Amino acid sequence: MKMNIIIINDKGGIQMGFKEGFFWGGATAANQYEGGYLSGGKGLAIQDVITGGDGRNNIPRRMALKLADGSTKFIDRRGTEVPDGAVPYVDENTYYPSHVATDFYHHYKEDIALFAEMGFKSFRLSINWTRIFPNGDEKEPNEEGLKFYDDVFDECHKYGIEPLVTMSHYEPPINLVLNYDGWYDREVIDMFIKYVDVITDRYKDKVKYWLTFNEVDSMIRHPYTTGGLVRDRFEGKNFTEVIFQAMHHQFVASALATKIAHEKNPDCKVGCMLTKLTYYPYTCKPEDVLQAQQDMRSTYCYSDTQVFGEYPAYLLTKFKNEGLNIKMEEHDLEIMKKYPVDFVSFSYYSSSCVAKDDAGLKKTAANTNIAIKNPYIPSSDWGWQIDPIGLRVSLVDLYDRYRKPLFIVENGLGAKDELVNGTVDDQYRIDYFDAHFREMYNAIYEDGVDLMGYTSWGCIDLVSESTKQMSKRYGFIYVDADDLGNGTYKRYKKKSFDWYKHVIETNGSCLFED
Ligand code: BGP
Repeated sequence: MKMNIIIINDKGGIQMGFKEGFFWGGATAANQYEGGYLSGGKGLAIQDVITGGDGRNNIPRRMALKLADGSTKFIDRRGTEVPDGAVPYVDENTYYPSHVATDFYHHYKEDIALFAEMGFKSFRLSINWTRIFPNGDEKEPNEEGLKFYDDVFDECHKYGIEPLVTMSHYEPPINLVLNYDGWYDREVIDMFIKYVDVITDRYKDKVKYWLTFNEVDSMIRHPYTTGGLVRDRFEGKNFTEVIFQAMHHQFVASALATKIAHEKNPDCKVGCMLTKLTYYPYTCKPEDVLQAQQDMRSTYCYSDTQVFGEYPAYLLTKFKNEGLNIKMEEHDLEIMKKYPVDFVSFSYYSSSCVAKDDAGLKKTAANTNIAIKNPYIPSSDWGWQIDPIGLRVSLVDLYDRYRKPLFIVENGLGAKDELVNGTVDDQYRIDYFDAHFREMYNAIYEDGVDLMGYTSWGCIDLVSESTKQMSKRYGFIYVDADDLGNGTYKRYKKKSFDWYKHVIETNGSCLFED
């Protein structure tokens, strides 16, 4: 890895820009972007049975299932009550956002050409597990699925774009939820490892940067999406124990995936990926400070484990104090210790305030979270608090803690955009990025953080994970599709498109021009 160095320019000042080879780019995930939900032999993933909504819970997003007696039922999308014998069901009169999403499946050449026009150095995408193993437990992979990603990676390399690939971004096959117990089931490790073996072998010359599990810490907040865990299938068990057991399986799987990827290509780099929930104490009361520290640990415990290759003492203490009995096989801890990740990647959207006693305090939405409102910072249309300095705080915290290269693989502003005369005047998005990029710069040049790159979330409009809306838009590229999939799916450049292009071509130094 290259180190960040301060370069004195010929005018004797400090060079304003990011290090050479900085991975500027954009990020997506198959289930929110790809579409083609049954094309090319693909199977149903857990998101493919989740229905759409109009956002803000006006129409709840639900999961459609066919029950053992042949009747159909829509249940809570977090999968809290899936009866035995239920099978996934796709109702033809219902809208499922993942089915078409942004239709990258049919637009990949056009989209990658647009990314190249912006000058992307890196493009983050996930491989949809169900394209390779439609049900997760087949003996042989699906060649058509493998071929699709071959074409996508070739297209990226045509323009010198380095793919950054997430192995699992909320896309386990639904079969693993209904006929196994999701990630609680130890057998799922073997199925995942088989999938990893296939993809890291097939793409060893095309993919150099891998992420194992997207927002690995999120299982505690949404066990269905991240772990394929359905609460009522664990009746009589402590569900927190179930979650940490499933987490243990993901830790072992992540370490084995790192091992395999390195064996296939010794030059490749494998990262963990966490939700950077940056907590501030709401007041300077020691109780609030302690609360913030404890809440921080509740996300750090995952990256601590993946970076240091062992469970931190505070997590083992939690297991002991809460009587959580996590079953580990003989070599699990050895495997985790032997194959830690090479770099640390994370998503960052906002910071959150916390207090020991939050009764009566105003709350707001955060990424998969509810936070106390911070009176000093603004919020997005969806209530997520906008805090560029929080990004610097996050970078410094992570680098001080791990001393591993960092990669910001998600950040951005979900906003309501208006297409007028074939473009969107999204100055608000430019302002958001501008402020965040300056703080990245400060973290590199003032705090010595080793930052590898930055891929903005949803560089082209895609389906929101939390609300399933298309109208929560993050992209530099507008896609003409609404929350129910109506539209031409035509792509339009927003104002931010040219702005980001200029940032990349000047490697960030334009941010400092008058
Ligand atoms: C992260 C997920 C992404 C993405 C992003 C934005 O938690 O990794 O999949 O969706 O958040 O969230 P949303 O789509 O809910 O606005």
